[in-house]
Amino acid sequence: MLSAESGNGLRCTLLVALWVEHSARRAEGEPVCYGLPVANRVAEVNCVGISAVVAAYNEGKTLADVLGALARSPFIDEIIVVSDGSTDDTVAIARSFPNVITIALRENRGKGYAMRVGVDYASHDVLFFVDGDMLNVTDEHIESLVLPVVRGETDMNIGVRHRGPIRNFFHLQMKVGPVLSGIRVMHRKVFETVPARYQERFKIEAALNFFCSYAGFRQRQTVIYNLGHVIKESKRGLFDGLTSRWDMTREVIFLHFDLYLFQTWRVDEDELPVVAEYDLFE
Ligand SMILES: Nc1nc2c(ncn2[C@@H]2O[C@H](COP(=O)(O)OP(=O)(O)OP(=O)(O)O)[C@@H](O)[C@H]2O)c(=O)[nH]1
Ligand SMILES: [Mg+2]
Repeated sequence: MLSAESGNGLRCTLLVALWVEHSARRAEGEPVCYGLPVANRVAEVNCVGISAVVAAYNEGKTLADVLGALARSPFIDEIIVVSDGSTDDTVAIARSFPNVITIALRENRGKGYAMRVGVDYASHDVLFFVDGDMLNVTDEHIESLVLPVVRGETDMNIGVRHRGPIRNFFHLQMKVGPVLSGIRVMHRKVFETVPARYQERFKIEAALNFFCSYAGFRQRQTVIYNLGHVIKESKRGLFDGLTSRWDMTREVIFLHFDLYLFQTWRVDEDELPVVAEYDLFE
């Protein structure tokens, strides 16, 4: 039996341990359960309506995993997959999910354009973007990204994969790499801040980060734990993977010069290319 004194001591120690654990999780952005029943939070999100948009180019190996997670989630109301010219079974996999809207474009026009087409077809105001090559997307991930936007705490919430406290700190402070992450939630008005010519290929995420702030909207990052993804070098083989990684990196580096130094977006006005149904579908 514990004496009253040692019982109190134990309770205090437990409380302190819980508090330390809670603070550490909050500091790293891990979602903390505040004891609200999950049904309340689902109802809160369902009042708004969320469209998930998945740009997928030859993601046959992982797409079913992502779509399964989205389809099971009570937070997601609509799922749109946009493939443009995939040569594997990406489109067939998307079509095998009964409630998924599959858009199969004829020609490959890059990730940003695919996202843009998905947004055009999305019915809801809140957009949940996720890459088709992510593994182990859970409801907890979805909820931790969606709730701050739905609750009006931010206008765009970027999911940053957990890489350990030190790397997280540098990534989040330096705002490179992971803050260009493809898993993120935003209001439609944030997506629309990006001029048409930056809604292309791999420019889109860096452009979203830039124009979101430029337009006066708020953004934040949330660290996501236990989220996996398949890198290009595994998907395409070492040579092709490294080549496309270099293409992507070069595009993003040039984009940063444009956005922050040359600022061509200040002078050139361009129009959104027309997304015509007859032109797009396979
Ligand atoms: N529809 C479409 N989706 C694309 C295209 N390029 C990339 N994507 C998708 O965009 C997501 C991210 O592309 P990745 O090539 O994995 O780029 P990344 O995640 O920044 O790079 P990794 O570190 O290699 O994973 C994946 O779901 C791709 O399938 C494209 O041309 N069209
Ligand atoms: Mg990827």
